[in-house]
Amino acid sequence: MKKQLEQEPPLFSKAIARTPCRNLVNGLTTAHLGAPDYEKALAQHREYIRALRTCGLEVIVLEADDNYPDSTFVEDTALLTPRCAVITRPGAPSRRGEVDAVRDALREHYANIQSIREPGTLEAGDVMMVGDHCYIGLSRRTNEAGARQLIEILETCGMTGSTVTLKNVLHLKSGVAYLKNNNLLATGEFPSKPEFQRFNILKIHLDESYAANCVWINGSVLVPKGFPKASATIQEAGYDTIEVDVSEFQKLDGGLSCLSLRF
Ligand code: CIR
Repeated sequence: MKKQLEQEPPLFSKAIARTPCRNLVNGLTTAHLGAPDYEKALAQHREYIRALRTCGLEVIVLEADDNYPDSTFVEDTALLTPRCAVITRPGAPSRRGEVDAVRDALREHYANIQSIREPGTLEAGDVMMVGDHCYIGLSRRTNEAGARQLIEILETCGMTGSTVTLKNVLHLKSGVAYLKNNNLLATGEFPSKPEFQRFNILKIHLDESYAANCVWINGSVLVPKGFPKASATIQEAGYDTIEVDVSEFQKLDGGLSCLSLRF
């Protein structure tokens, strides 16, 4: 039985995405799923953009850049809050230069653009925003210095941040997604974390753990295709779901949220 959720006003009007480059096939990965098929990845990316538009977003699509195999995963390059934008300093050295094109694209949308600086590293896949608070995963990509800098920046914008330790996943949002209305999708090490007990936890089975990375957009939830138990859990919690096939990005540890910046 689908629950009746309170209607929240649309929070996002725009998104930034970046066309996958041919060099995508050389992207970083820990998955053992084989190399992505480039043409299929392009087609899936087009469908992903279509889904963002269905949710009412104007989508700004940045050009592909073969210098950066992972550059389609734009989420990691910036944290966009209603009050400021923060350009990250990716922990993966091969990804550092990705931020330049994103900073340029953000200039016309944000008056307040801050940056994470050396020795800090931070990838925004490690940052989950819940209202005015950001949970920051300390991971192989995000270090203490990066998290500390982000918390200081957030405080100058009237927001707060706190850190969460990770054990088994690439980024914090590989294992959790905030769906508004106090609902948190969580899998693996996250449902039992003390800092998340304030949420209504919608647990995702380990055999569908990839689907813990979903995206709430203006009342709908984008869900990766092929994870029926996760879809059912989200629908039962009262959300309309939109399935998107992102199998080629999964091969590079990329989830649905990584493919866009919403603001
Ligand atoms: C990487 O390892 O950096 C990319 N292949 C995947 C990044 C995924 N981003 C994310 O989860 N936010």
